[in-house]
Amino acid sequence: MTAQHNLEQNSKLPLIDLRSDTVTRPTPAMREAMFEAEVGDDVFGEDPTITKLEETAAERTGKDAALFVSSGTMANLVSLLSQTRAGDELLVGDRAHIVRAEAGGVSRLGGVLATTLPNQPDGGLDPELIPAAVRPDDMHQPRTTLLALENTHNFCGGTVVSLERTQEIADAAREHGLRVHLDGARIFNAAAASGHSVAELAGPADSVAFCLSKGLGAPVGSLICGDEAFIAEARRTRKLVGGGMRQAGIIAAAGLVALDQMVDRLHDDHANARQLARGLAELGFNINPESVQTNIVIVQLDTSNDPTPSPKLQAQLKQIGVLVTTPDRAKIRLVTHADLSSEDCAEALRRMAEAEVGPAA
Ligand code: TLP
Repeated sequence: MTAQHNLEQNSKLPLIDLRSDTVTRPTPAMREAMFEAEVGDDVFGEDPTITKLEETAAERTGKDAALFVSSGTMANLVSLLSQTRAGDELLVGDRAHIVRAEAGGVSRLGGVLATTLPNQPDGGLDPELIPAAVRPDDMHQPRTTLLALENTHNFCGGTVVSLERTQEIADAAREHGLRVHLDGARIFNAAAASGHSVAELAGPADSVAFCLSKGLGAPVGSLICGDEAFIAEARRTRKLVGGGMRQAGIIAAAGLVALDQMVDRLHDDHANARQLARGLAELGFNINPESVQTNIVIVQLDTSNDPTPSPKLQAQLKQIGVLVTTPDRAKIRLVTHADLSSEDCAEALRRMAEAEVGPAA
């Protein structure tokens, strides 16, 4: 039986969705909390469920205050716009989600020049590159006012930027008068993997954004956290970009359940990602399972015969009911999450072995 034949035969298999941890459905407890949620008009500051979520988020991140927004992209955008003026310069990693996957919002909507520094393999930046990257006070040049970090680092493979590293980078930035924003969309994963608390990891940053709708499994929502003055400004910026929501306690309620019930289980997602990586290595893919730290597995494909192999592999995997994404045309990404068990991961690997989907497929 040819591999191609297997692919066709198996096309009705139940889907194993490894595209992202954003695909999770709300849990029964979340749906119940949403049904019961007390709500009010949050633009008037009258939604008790949102207020409770914001207080909880501030507490978890060790900041004074927090603001509920609709998405991770809006959390970053509002945070960046609230700490810059048009014409300022942002320093950010070249593989940052802010640069690669947010439609250039900080430049288009904020008029901010984003200058990239090379992301190191751990997802951090080299602190030694920061002094030279900060521009002198010169009327010809933009003002370098903000630096952004990401933890875990998505496109570096879900890597954890250590607390020491984060502190070093933030110290170098602050020494030159910059503020520091942390895109902590998956900071709860970073905390689970590092043993540090979210508050510790967010400590070096002035502003931190995190998502409820990724590993934590809520249907919608992100939080921005920082000091009172920053959050007041962010509230104004959120209004500017149309993000002021009314009876949004209905979604915030799911977020509270996420923070209460979905944090401790992140270790399972990390173990499942390791299991996938081990299986992929056994199938001949070029991946070191030890390099997988959280719930994201990025596999660099062999480009010796085909410079852009990932769309083809993605299509082959889809044929056997395994969904993945392609961060670029030579990589595939698999993400584990609350709606996938260890058995599902084993099943994905089993289907790949049976259909002979491998690095040279
Ligand atoms: N990332 C998504 C895609 O956009 C790639 C994913 O599937 O991983 N910061 C980081 C580090 C992110 O990974 C994401 C989402 C965001 C911000 C934006 O969050 P949303 O999608 O809620 O706007």
